[in-house]
Amino acid sequence: MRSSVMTLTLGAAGVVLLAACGGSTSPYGGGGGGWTSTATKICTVGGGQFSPTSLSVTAGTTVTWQNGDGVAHTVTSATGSADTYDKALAAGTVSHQFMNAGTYNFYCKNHGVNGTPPTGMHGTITVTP
Ligand SMILES: [Cu+2]
Repeated sequence: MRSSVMTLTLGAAGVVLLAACGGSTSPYGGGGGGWTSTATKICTVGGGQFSPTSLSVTAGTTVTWQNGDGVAHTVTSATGSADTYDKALAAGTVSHQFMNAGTYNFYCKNHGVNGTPPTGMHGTITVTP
């Protein structure tokens, strides 16, 4: 009995997380469905992907990554990126402020591979002056 109740609770939590960060069927918000991505927010979606995979912001902007699929991810700067950061994204959100113009590749250490550019679960922030 106890184990079935726990399963139900975990399932409900997963649905809430998905609703909070949109579904993989409409990653860019065109079809609605609760997607809350903004011009400065990237979500993780099912299948080990960031969405959107690229974002363009102006210098000084703080970019936020939100865990939308309930899977443990990281947001990690790739080799060659001007900024160095490594943030665990098991749940909730993490943020990083990009102060200087340039191209910043990042990846997930759990589902991507570091490189220039990285592969697998990765993305790019383009910062303009
Ligand atoms: Cu990941």
